[in-house]
Amino acid sequence: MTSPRLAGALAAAAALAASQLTAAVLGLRESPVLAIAQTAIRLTPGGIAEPIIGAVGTADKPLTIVSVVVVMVLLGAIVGTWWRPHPTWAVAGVVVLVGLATAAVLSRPYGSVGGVVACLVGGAVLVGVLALVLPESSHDDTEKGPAVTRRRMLTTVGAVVVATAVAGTAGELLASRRRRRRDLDGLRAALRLPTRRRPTPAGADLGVDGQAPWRTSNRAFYRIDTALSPPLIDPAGWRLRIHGMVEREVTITYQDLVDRGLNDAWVTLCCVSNPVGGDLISNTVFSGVPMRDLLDEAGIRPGADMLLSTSEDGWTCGTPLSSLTDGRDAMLAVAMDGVPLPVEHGFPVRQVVPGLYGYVSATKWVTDWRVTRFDEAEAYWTQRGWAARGPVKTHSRIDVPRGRATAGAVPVAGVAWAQHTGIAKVEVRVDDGAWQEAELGAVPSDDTWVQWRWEWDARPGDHRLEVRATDKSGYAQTSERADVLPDGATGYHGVDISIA
Ligand SMILES: Nc1nc2c(c(=O)[nH]1)N[C@H]1C(S)=C(S)[C@@H](COP(=O)(O)O)O[C@H]1N2
Ligand SMILES: [Mo]
Repeated sequence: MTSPRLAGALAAAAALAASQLTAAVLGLRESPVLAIAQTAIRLTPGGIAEPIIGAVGTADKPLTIVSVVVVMVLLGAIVGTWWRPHPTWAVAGVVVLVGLATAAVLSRPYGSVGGVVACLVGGAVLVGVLALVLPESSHDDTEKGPAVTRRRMLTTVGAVVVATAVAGTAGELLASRRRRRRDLDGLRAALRLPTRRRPTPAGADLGVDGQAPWRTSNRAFYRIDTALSPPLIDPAGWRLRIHGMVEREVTITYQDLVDRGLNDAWVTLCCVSNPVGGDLISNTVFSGVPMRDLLDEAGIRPGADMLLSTSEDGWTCGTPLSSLTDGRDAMLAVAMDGVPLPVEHGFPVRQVVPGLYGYVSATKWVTDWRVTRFDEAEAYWTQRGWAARGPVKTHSRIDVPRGRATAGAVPVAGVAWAQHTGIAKVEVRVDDGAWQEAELGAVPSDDTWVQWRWEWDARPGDHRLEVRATDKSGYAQTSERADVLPDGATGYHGVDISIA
């Protein structure tokens, strides 16, 4: 006897594999599993998404997909237990599962008939495997004895397992997405942009062992977005449409952008979800075209105060027009650290605006600009409880020492940031003692973080180190703890150190 629960789980796995395979054969942009996972992400409230991202970081993406598969297999197990005693429930369960999957597929920006077909194939395989593994009546039970039945059952189950594995593997091999990704990687590597890799500004990197490098490599640059698989966009087909409260609609191509000539700017990008002491912040040089030039060409109509930007995969972002037109290096960037944007960081074109958290400024894979008003439009994270406006909060972090050190001269070092305002001073204190001023690294502008260093004459025992920054507006960081939701964390970063 096969356990109905096991049979149902197996049938669900086979159904998922079959839908993957169908998606691959049809060359779909997204399989049903991916569409369901994306829909789950979209429907998750910010207050729940945030702690998850905080706890698992970039592993949120594979975790979401694995969760969807696990939930589907569990639901399949439930349907399996209904199959014999309650066939109507079981069929209704399958219809609901296929219906939900179809709804998820159709709610995506690239929902298609092919996606619906993949869902239906999955449903058919689910029913087919259940019927195969859990036949309604077993004459064999009485005629040939349980041993033969068991052998036949094992063969059937084995066949389904193999078929599932084959379908799944074939799906992977056929995945047109992988091919497209390879093609795009090749195309990107061959792109020649009128920019080059800049040297790190002299004196910016203090080079203390364990301190975050002043310049972040593209590989180490933090990554945050809602895309389970990044959009794959051929620059030749990329367009930015500017519309809404403008004098004239404008459409820009990639070549238009590059032909304008590229400006370089060092900018530190920071996520609003960065907790006190966190590392969702990175610094590099971006190359692009001022956003203001494009807005000027379209002509902003009076009364507009927001740019609502949308990415190819439907994520939205609301940026105050004032911070795009006040002369700061707000740009449509095509390069990062001297090379075309990495696919995960927005290839071929993204926004970068110094002084604003990423969720209100840094749209990757951007394809649409609508000039509008804050009282008329709400962007993705604002709909989920985050503030409509997100200026970066002045902050500082201790990178070293961590944990333990030996008595004597101990270098204490880290980074501090107040993008577009600038850092005036960084101070450290030990065990609630007096604040001691740290040495600062040199910076090319107020738009980047600053490295700091302070030498501590450490005595044996347990100590607590804390840091605070004062920005060039005269504001000193508050000790008051605030959560990252709704508009960024506050509070001093402190570390506990044991001195031997
Ligand atoms: N298309 C798109 N752009 C996006 C996001 C997103 O989810 N989708 N996330 C934003 C957020 S919250 C941040 S912090 C930055 C992070 O940019 P990075 O991944 O290049 O570091 O991208 C922004 N741009
Ligand atoms: Mo973010």
